[in-house]
Amino acid sequence: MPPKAQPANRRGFLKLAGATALAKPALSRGTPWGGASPPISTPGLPPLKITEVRVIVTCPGRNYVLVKILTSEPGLYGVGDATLNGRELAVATTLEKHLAPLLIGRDPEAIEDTWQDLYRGPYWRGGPVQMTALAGVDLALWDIKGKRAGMPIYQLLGGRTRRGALAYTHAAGNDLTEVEDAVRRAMERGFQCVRAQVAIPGLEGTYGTAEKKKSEEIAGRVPQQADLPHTELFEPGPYLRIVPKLFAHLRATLGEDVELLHDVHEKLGPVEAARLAKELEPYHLFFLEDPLRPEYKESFRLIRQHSTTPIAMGELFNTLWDCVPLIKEQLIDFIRCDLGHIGGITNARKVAALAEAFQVKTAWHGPADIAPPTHAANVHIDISIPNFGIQEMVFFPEVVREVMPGAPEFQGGYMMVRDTPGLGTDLNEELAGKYPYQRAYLPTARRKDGSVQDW
Ligand code: KDG
Ligand code: MG
Repeated sequence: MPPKAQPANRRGFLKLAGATALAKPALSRGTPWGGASPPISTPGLPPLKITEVRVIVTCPGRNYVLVKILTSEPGLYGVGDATLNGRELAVATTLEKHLAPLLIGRDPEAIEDTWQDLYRGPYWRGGPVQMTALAGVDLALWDIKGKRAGMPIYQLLGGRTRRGALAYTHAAGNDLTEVEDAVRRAMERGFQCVRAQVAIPGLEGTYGTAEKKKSEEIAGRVPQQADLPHTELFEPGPYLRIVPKLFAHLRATLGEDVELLHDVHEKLGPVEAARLAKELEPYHLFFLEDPLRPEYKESFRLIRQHSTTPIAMGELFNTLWDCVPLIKEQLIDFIRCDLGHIGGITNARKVAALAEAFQVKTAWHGPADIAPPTHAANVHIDISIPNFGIQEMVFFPEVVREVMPGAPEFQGGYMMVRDTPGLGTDLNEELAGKYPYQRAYLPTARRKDGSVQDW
């Protein structure tokens, strides 16, 4: 089927009609199939080819990058999410200029082969931009495979291991009572697990607390600042003093019947993180998230030596190999990669299997700055693996649900995916076109003396 014509003036769309199909293998001898050709598709089904790759950048409140892959079977397409907060156009360009030409003519069913080729092919592999682009392609291909098989993705991954994915939301506030109120609201809504963040006295706009109003409504939403980044202040001393007070307050007022979590957001040094984990021990956290920056994996040993507070890590990881040191030494209890930044389902299921061997559970990243296809992929994996731990979730605003229908739904403390074939999510391209990209950055942070601090 010839690719459909595209509106020429629509920013963010790419037409690839006539793009070169896969290069012919250089070898033509030495194998029964006559060369180093990619694997063949399912015998008995008509051969399938990728005919078009569309990259859609849309901003229904915040920026999202979507990849729509069309096939030679009329009406059969997949939609993946390739959103990288603050660097959306770098991913869109990678997809449009570098990956799309390699996909045209390829068999969409050969997901692992395509993944390997796109990951290892460029020689300069990895990094968040390339891995997010790869995730977008990966999710679209799994969506196609599920639709072709007539099955939801969790069935293709081995079938259900559980009814739903235990979910956590966020509670934030300017002081201890505000956070307590936010946790109570989340519990009334059905959450058994709540992440709690409090503003640091004397410092403006602590991570996770800037949008304090109805914080559980916007779980994971970090403020995207229009035009240029806004700078927050951070000091480890006041932070390390207020956080144990927060959890002492929450346990004193709420008791033990709610699971509590906290995100350090990679802001601390090794001994500071160890001190925090140790001081939080009496409050029995479900986990303490991302205590150190991803570069300092060996420093997790210090945390372990001093505390039994469960540790989660991984939203900034990009490869399976980033996860290996922490998992194989059991320095963490939860691996919480972002499927959108680690190459999609194909890589995440390997991370989950690696973790299973070391009694580490999953807690995939689920903020508002990744789109519904990634949230759906999270839950498809959650409900089909044995070592699922917990799922971070968001309530998307109505406009996002109109542009990208089918996001997983929250029911009584759990996330549920649709039982429809594929991911269960879709894209309304016409509506997406009405919300053009708007330049936006994540905030940055500095210390009081003016020096740069990790945000
Ligand atoms: O874009 C950055 C966000 O995804 C991140 O700050 C959210 O840490 C986060 C979380 O745990 O949801
Ligand atoms: Mg986090």
